[in-house]
Amino acid sequence: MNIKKVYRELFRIRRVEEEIARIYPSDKIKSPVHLSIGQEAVSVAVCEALVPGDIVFGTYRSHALYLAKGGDLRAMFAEMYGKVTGCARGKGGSMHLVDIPAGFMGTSAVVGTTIANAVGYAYGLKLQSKPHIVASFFGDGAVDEGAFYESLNFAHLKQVPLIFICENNGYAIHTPQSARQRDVNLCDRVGAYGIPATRIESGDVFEIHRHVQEAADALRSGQPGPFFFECLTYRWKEHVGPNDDFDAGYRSREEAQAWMANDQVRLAGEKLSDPERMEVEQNVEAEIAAAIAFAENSSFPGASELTTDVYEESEQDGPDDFVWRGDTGGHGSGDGRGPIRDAIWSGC
Ligand SMILES: Cc1ncc(C[n+]2csc(CCOP(=O)(O)OP(=O)(O)O)c2C)c(N)n1
Ligand SMILES: [Mg+2]
Repeated sequence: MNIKKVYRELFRIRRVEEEIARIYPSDKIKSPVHLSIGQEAVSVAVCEALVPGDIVFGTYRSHALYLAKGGDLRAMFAEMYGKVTGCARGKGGSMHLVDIPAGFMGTSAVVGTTIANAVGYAYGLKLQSKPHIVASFFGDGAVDEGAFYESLNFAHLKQVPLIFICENNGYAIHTPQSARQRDVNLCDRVGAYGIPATRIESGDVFEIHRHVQEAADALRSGQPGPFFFECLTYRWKEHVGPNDDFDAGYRSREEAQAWMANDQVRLAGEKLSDPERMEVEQNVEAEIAAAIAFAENSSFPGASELTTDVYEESEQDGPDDFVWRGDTGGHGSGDGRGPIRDAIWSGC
């Protein structure tokens, strides 16, 4: 990996999230925010092993993944501001980032759901003999969901070109892994499905990258998937919101200190000369300032957008002719349904 590029990616994500935390009390950001500060290395390491055309699926805590995969920064800030220029036209917020051209598929607030989506996508790629691979990101809390195990089974059955990435930050909201699982050894469990499973404890961006690159190369050379990696990491901020929560009673600052001493952003920066580092930082700061200005200067969606992109499109969308699609019955055009339902019916 190119150290300057890695530092740029890590520093950029860190600074974007610090800016989100700074702006948040102003209430300009119209969305809950689940910050990844402290967890940046996993997304950067994995995305450095991906190529354009590869796909990632993430969770509501996906600012880092969105940026590492090449998601549009201006559209991300605008989305959080609820502006029409946002990546989901201001209707999704931080938990529903999306950038299809970048290969960053829509994220979800519902724990575990995008794992199955990722497996389905990877199966589709395989059926179509596409050369690309999928990375499915989720937290240690998602491992408590049935969807995770169904997905493991199906992914192994169909040998899909997919890499599971469990970002294990030790907590599901305030509940530690040991209070949720008698046996916290995830790799043993995943290994029982016959899936190669590796636990990476260091949090080191280069070590994570090495492992994932090997798996990505194997998949690209036609070896059967999937692969599973458990990457230990640590969330520095509260579960949701911009604040510290070391006085909330469920974890201590001492616990965090080892991870903070292992801060991958700082450590990567120390590998560069001062002028190199400053050049990276100045460029990133300018880009972030421009993205925030873009969000601030963009408009909110108009009233006519209230009913668009919500269920299905209608040729007559707008507040006065809103039709609750589920109540209309029948099929065909001319009754406010719109092209998607018409296409489904004609397909039937
Ligand atoms: C199906 C489902 N169950 C419960 C919740 C409530 N919930 C929101 S976040 C969360 C914790 C998930 O923890 P983890 O997967 O480890 O991700 P992290 O927040 O640590 O990144 C829970 C249980 C939810 N959103 N969806
Ligand atoms: Mg967690």
